[in-house]
Amino acid sequence: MAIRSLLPAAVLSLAGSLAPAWAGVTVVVYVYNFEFSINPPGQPVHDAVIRQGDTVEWQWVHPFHNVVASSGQAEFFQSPINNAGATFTHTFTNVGTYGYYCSVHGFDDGAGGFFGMGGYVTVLCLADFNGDTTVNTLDFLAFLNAFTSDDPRADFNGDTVINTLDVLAFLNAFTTPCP
Ligand SMILES: [Ca+2]
Ligand SMILES: [Ca+2]
Ligand SMILES: [Cu+2]
Repeated sequence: MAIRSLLPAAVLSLAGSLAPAWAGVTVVVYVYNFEFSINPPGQPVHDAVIRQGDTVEWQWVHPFHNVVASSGQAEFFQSPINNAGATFTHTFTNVGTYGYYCSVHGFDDGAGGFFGMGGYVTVLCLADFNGDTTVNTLDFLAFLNAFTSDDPRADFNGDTVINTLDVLAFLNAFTTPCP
């Protein structure tokens, strides 16, 4: 009997230890011409949309640019003026949209945005699976849909395998309030 009453706690504890928090991925943003883009030169220019705990790695295709976060935001980052081939990283822990600019070819607008050469990083709550900036049952349904259709995005814990650990990881995120 004692074993039986202990089992649920043991199982829950095991599930918790097997479902680690999102380790984060690295998303590349290319720096070229007067653009910041997740696509390399010659393709459409798009800002990065990431999740809490992810890292943006800016890669300099062209020289004489830098990356400076616009003032007054929850995240701050600033790179040197770099040469081609350089990289700069920042890991985002706060949900929100963050403006940044190149201080050689743009400037801070003082309100989380910029003039001239700049871009945005949008950081979504971990459980905001459909990326609409709200966490609700639609995200749960979207995750289940991805899970049952073997969508790579269902690899929620980022270990390259889609299994029940991803369901546990998603549920952990879903039940954790998003800051
Ligand atoms: Ca959502
Ligand atoms: Ca996985
Ligand atoms: Cu620049």
